[in-house]
Amino acid sequence: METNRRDFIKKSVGLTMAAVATTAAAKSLNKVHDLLGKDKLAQGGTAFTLPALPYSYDALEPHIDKMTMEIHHDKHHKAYVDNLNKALPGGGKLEEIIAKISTQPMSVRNNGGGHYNHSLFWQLMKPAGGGTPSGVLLDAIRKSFDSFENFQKKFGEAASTRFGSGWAWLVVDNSVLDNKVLKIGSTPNQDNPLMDISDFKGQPVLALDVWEHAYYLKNQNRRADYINSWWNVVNWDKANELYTAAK
Ligand code: MN3
Repeated sequence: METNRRDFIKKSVGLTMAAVATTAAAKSLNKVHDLLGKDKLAQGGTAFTLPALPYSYDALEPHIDKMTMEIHHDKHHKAYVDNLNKALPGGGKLEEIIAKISTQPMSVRNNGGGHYNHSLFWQLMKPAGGGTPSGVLLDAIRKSFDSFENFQKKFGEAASTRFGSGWAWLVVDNSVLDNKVLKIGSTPNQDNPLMDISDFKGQPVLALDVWEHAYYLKNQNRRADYINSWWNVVNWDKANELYTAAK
């Protein structure tokens, strides 16, 4: 039963995948980088679009498998984008919308958060990633958590103890005025630390999706295995960029 279901998913996803991956990925690579650069998701007045992955679907193997990446990006993330466009047909500047999410209906909170979080998440992974960060981010991690190992332990705890679906975060703590102190936390569903309604606030440096759809095909219910695998694909260069850019 399970095998048949997986075959079905594989076939239905596989048909469109090859063509999409080769053309769209190369074409919009620069656009994806721009997306989380200076202007982030601030393109107003047009429909929201699904950014291509900045690497191939199998690039994170063996740590994160190809089929999970295909379904996660092409089905889950796409659905957030499509539903956000239905909720906000005029488009908008996503970061501004998220900052005042309390004024929006639940559909915008869920799908706008989903679009923002996943756009960030793809960027924060890369093939042959992992290891330790360098430069200012490593200094900041040691200052905030004593050691990189202690930081990993605490981040893993935040990710594994988030009940149900949600995200674990490393953020710059905006409530501390000096020295860009880091803190770790989690948010439920597709909420994020930039939302005015969030109990956990800050500027994202690292994000980990702990929804079951992010790991169930490969790890089934074993979220801890997924978290351990994910450390091998963390894009510390991007995290360093986000930390440096945070005010
Ligand atoms: Mn997800």
